[in-house]
Amino acid sequence: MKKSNVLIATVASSLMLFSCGGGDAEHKATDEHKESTEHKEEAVKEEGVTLTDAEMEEGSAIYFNRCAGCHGSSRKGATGPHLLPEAPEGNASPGTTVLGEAGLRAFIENGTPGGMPEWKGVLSDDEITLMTKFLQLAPPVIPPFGLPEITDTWNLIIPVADRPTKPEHKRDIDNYFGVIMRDAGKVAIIDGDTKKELAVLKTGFAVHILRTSKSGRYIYSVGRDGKITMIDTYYDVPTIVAEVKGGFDARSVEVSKYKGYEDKYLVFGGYSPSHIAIFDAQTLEPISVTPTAGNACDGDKEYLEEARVASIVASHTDPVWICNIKERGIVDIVDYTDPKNPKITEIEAARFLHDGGFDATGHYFLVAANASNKIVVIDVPNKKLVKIIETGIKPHPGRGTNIKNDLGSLWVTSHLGENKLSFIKTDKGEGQWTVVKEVKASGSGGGALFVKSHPKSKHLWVDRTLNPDAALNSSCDVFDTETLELVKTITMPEGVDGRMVHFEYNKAGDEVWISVFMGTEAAILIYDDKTLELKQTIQGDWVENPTGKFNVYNTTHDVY
Ligand code: DHE
Repeated sequence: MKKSNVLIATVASSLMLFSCGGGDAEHKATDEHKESTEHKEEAVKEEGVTLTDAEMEEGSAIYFNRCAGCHGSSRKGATGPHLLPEAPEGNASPGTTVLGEAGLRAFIENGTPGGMPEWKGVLSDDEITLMTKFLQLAPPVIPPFGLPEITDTWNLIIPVADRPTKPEHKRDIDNYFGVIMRDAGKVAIIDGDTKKELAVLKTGFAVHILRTSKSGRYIYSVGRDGKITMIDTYYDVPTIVAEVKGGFDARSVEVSKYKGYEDKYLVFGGYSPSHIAIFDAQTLEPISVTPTAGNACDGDKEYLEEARVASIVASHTDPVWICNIKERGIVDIVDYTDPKNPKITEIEAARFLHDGGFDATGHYFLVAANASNKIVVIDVPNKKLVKIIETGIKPHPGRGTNIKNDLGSLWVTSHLGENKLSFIKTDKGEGQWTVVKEVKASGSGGGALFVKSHPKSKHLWVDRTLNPDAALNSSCDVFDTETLELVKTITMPEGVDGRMVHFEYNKAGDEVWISVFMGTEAAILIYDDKTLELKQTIQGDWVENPTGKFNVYNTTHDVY
């Protein structure tokens, strides 16, 4: 066995190098990101590996779009291991110069069983070669992006006084869907009743999630370029009324939902720089920025500069947001009553925090600590850690989902690293905050990203988006919520090609919308939740690699 192959085998089994960001998004970088990756000439001449400035910039762009989500903007590692030329002290993962070009190529081309997708066929051979060099050089330096820089990007397109005072139409805004067209950098607003697209709006590069204001009037998007876009649904044609850039890279945004603070403040979670930024939710005027760097929750409690803000949810019971600080394994409860000086209660949890949602009462928040295979439970009104529960390899719940059966009220998570659905009992009584049931989906391997049910439904849906088996990643499974038996595997209909990802119910809870992306024939599929038959396929030039879908009523009220 060659030296590099031995290394790959060792590292793959012990670390399960993991990267995603999935898909075939063009790896074009934003101008802003190019600015963020200014580097020093000496950084590009190490260990005999050299890159020109232009190649370094291209490598940075590919890294930012494909790898940073899991390996960290500064390449220090998160869900995936570090990708630094030399291993930091005490880190078991070897430096990239030890893996060398051949070792890195093998990982990039083939992915790993732990959930890192295979990039061969997505990245060109030249791009893969470039990345094997880029990763052996020191990471580029990220410049500051604080309140003054954020304020410079603020664009109030339509002031509040010039907006309609009531809807200009008779449609049911509560049943609007915001659908992300990731690669196009657009968000489509679709009327859930007629299934017609009302607007396809240019929002920013690779939008990640959407959130709605408490009134349901405004839809906010946040993209991998850190841009927040505010859409007003009172217009006959939904219209962008404000935009601002909260950082270079981000995944989450949320709005104040507590009584008296409806539609008042907006919070942005920065991946790069790592900070929590607060804005006026009516105008997107920046109010404050709080860096999230600090000590890790465990071990020797090392100080971490890169402390990215992962999921954020807004409490309905208190004037707080719950912000999850990925690398530190800290849950921040952010009190927004004084948004200029937000009071933050830090709760030590587990690493690395990623995605999560509320239990059925809205009193508890459950979040995946994916690198430690755990789900963390937080009592929100009391700002306390309740329990850390071992579930399986790399839990990935999205916001999770809530169902009820003989076992009690259950919050469900899927897993990226293994074929397992875990059901955690959330109501009082024996077994509360334990996994009371585990179920396997079809086939083998993990790759599940999202689960979804609805209070009015008897079905639980699970995708297998990142499973390498095309038969699995192009289908999804539906379980009976009472028996937890598999009822049906939904396969790809004719004329549609790609991977199924993410579910959303309509307001009535009788339809499920699924995205098909990463293929040749993108679509939004709409299924009857009772019969499990396909009701409608939405396709068209404007349907470009759809990902997340957010029904206004369900998003506003945290129905999942
Ligand atoms: Fe996501 C949610 C981060 C890859 C689609 N994703 C989230 C959240 C975080 C996150 C922190 C929770 C937001 C919240 O609730 O406040 N996602 C990341 C990454 O860091 C990662 C792993 C790599 C990256 O570079 O982005 C990543 N995510 C993906 C994808 O590849 C997906 C499938 C398509 C895409 O956008 O590139 C994807 N993520 C989503 C979706 C949600 C999400 C649809 C919202 C789920 C929900 O129902 O709330």
